[in-house]
Amino acid sequence: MKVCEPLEDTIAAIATPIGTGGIGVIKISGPEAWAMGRHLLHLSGSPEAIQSHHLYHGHIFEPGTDKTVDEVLVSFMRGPATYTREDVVEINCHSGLAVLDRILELVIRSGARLAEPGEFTRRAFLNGRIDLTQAEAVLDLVSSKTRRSLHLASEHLKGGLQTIITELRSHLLETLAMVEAAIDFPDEDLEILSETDLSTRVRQQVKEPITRLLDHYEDGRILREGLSVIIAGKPNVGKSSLLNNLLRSNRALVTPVPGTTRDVIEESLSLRGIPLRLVDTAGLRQPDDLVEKLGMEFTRERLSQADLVLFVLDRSSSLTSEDLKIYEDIDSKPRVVVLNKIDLDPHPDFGAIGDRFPEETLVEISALHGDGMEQLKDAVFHTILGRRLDTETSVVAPNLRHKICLERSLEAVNRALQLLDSQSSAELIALEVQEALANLGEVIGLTTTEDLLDQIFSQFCLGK
Ligand SMILES: Nc1nc2c(ncn2[C@@H]2O[C@H](COP(=O)(O)OP(=O)(O)OP(=O)(O)O)[C@@H](O)[C@H]2O)c(=O)[nH]1
Ligand SMILES: [Mg+2]
Repeated sequence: MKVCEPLEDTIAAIATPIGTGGIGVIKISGPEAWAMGRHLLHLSGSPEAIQSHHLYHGHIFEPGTDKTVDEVLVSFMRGPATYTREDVVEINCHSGLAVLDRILELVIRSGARLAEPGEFTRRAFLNGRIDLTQAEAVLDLVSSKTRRSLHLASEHLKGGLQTIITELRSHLLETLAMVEAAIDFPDEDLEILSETDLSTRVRQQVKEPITRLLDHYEDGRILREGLSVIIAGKPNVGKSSLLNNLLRSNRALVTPVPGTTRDVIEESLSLRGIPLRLVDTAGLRQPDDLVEKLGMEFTRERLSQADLVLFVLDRSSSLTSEDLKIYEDIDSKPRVVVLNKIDLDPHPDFGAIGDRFPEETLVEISALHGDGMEQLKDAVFHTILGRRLDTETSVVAPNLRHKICLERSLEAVNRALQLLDSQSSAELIALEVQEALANLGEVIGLTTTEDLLDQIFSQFCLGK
């Protein structure tokens, strides 16, 4: 691992969100953290020897005066039993911007350097307390918006992915040892490799688990980014009413005039713990004017990116060629057919609607009155999520960076297997196994570059 971080300096930052609140925390980490904390804090009561992992009450004063900056509680923690594995001091003060700023300034004046975003977590990684997948999980954890994405992040933080990768690596290391033995004893190399049935073992112990992990990438992507759900249909069928009902707010304009929505309206929503990006679109038909035409172009673009389409029909009026045209457009997408306005008398066209859409999940609702909304949520959940996310088991899911490393590793494993099966030279096999190992190592951060670390940690907020 390349370590060229200046770990010898002491860093500090405000660790809580900026704004008025109950308490604010300033975190200091590094060799001078205790000395700085001790210097700033005027302890209440008779000063005694500071003990690690204890909380002390006191005041911080303007230097050289008896003017109080704030009354504080300060925790002193000796490394390595800390977040960064370094000595850490946390100053709990009142959470006013001016107070936090002033205390941070005093800390900086006493010799600390302002921490970069994510630098505390970066130190935890560089000091070996967590691996790279856990560092990324910290980021996911603080940005989790739903119960499930939180669950995924905390599983990774516990080291779920790291454990799997470490196990895969140990199988590959065993394989490498055998291949190298074959190199050392060239006369018996083929025997060594075939006797141990190496190729079957690599398939079972390495190839299959990597493939399974990659299968879970999509689940992870949905949990992290949310699923894009587009409400589509011809004008006036009740798309915006449906959006408003799902959001429980009057987010989109609703009028009896066809062509009310012209822009794309996007809102986040948590459905049974799954984050959704819900998108209301302009109704699709022959456009009346340029604005409507542009709106429909947006709609088509968003439809092409959708993970799921809610295709809305107005059950109280005739089924038209416009409806059927949109249905053709979403042919390749997972979808739910929503029959809206069931509070009104059904139009005869909908008499045998099930026969017309035999393959589809049909849900009847009244977006205006809220009937059928629970059934609709069930249908959304099952149409795509139920099938893809087997709720509790797939909690270890790679992110995009992991996926790229895993794919490279799998390619090398496949090449190694081909060479093994065709009884090629052990040297060539060893090279491929090493390549597979290196790529797995990259997932957990055994091999990293400064650029990669910068890219990961720059996404963190200050003070994390
Ligand atoms: N009776 C009844 N009326 C509804 C229902 N849902 C929507 N409407 C009415 O249908 C009209 C159109 O609703 P919108 O939600 O604006 O329809 P839209 O599909 O977004 O229309 P555009 O934005 O023009 O494409 C409004 O007058 C709504 O009040 C329903 O379930 N029952
Ligand atoms: Mg609308």
